Amino acid sequence: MFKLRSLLFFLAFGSFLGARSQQSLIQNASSRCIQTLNGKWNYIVDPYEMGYYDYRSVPYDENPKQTDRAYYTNTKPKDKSERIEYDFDKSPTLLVPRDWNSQKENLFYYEGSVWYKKSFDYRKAGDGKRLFVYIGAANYRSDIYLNGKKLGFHKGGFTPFNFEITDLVKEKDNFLILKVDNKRKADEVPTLNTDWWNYGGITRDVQLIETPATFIRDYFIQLKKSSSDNLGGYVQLDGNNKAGISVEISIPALKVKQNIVTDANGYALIDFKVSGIKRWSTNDPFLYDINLSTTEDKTTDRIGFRTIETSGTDILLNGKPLFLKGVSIHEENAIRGGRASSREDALMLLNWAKELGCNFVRLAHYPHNENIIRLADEMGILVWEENPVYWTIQWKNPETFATASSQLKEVISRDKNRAAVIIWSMANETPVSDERMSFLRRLADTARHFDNTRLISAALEQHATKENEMVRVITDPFAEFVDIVSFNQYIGWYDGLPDKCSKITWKIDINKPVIISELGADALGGMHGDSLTRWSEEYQQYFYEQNLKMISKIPQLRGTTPWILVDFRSPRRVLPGIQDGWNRKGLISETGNKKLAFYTLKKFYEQISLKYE
Ligand code: GCB
Repeated sequence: MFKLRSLLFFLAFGSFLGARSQQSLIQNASSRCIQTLNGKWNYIVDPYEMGYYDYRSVPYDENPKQTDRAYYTNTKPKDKSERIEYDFDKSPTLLVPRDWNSQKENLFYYEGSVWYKKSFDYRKAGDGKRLFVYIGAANYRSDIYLNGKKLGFHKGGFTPFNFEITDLVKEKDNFLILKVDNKRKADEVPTLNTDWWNYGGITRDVQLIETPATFIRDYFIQLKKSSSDNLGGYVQLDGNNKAGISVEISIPALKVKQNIVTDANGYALIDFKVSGIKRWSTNDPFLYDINLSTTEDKTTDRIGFRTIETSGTDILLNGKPLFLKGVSIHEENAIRGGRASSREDALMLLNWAKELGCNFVRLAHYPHNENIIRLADEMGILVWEENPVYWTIQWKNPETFATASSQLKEVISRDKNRAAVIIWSMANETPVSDERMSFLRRLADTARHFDNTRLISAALEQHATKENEMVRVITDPFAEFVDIVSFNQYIGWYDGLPDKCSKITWKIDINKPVIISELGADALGGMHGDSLTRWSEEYQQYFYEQNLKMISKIPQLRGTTPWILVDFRSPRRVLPGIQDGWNRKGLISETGNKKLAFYTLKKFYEQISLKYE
């Protein structure tokens, strides 16, 4: 983390070098929110992008003569003769935060552009104050405009972005417009093909953030790697008066008050010892109140301190070996329908995980909302976060790499102070090739540069040897570059019947901890049969029994995140009467009923607990 200094410039301004044009993220945004822009937004569905391109397909954005036909100008007819062919104020509304698919029946399968508009008034708290708009996430590409002026655009459906609007905002009748486009594209991240629903829209909170002229834009405070008493990290100020400023860091419960002074770039290193730190753990997820202040600004957070490392084949939390009793989760509230985003959604999912006996969740296959991360911090549930590099990305395309790496940097920037987060996962089930190796290695280097306190992994694949179908190995060269070797396997579902598990031998010749990041079988909740009847709860249960026995024989096994906690929507799953648009590998059905296999996994975790605690 201490090589960060030279990288801060890149973090703050690097986004301008590529095609992206958002500004560096404000840390702990919700604590600075002065006004929420959640609620009803007017929307216009625009499949032909009439509001964006002229009839020669030139974006109005790039046309020096802005035209009233561009929807972001929100133009009204000046008189009865004027022809304006859209009207936000007469258009219907969508709720934010929420995907559009689960709100309007006619948008259920929609993939394309939707324009959103929200009006607001704003009263400045005093001279010199600055104002930002912070958007938790919008899938996939957003073009953002305030009062008819473009602020920039953002790509990536699962990470936040913010823009300063100090010079554009008025006291009355501001209009913020987002064009959100969820079209899947071959060169994007994720790419065309995924096994989940491509929910579109502004899916997370939108907030107005007010700050002093020079403010604490970012900070990183964690225990240094392997240290039980040395805090490390940095503070970054933003504003004209950021050089040579004293920043006080206080932790009242530890009677800590430390002052550090910023350099010419507004950056100050944190590196000091504190005695008596109570460490965050799964049994006692203790969070400290932390205050950061300058003469101009003050911000507070709740941060836990713990170490996470590997040693040989062990994963050590605060120096103690641990088994990651996990489950994979998609960001979906199946019961209500649509993307999960609120604290209540997170509570439902994490309470189920707790009931299953989990101390760990794999938040697949993209960064989830901040509410679930914060709640995991409070509940003592460890978290695997994942970049949406899924299946077959365009490995050779530099723009694709830039998009993958900016999403990774954004999630690290947002969640680097959360003790619960222990693993950054680079990718899921990506096919081995030289280009892909170079892509993933550069991503892993990026993650390590920005945060050297956490572990790196990726969900890899396993293979049979040429000689023997029953002998399974990990030959992926990326295994050399991760801290934890994780892989997905479906022996007994896509690969034979569950009895096959007893014939498999694992030959994993790697001295690192192993996590089985996926195993699973579909069962329609409430469908019963014998253990050979596909889609029945009994098949799924038998699959779990055989699989858990099989993976227990892997000596390096230190965790598993079976696929998946709850049934989730996927357009790839079309079998009538069984799937009906749902991936049925949930241990819990889409109506919230626990399937038999839920209890099989719960029992397995109870036995593990006896061994590890
Ligand atoms: C996988 C993928 C996951 C799918 C799952 C399945 O290997 O990683 O995204 O949903 O299999 O159900 O086939």
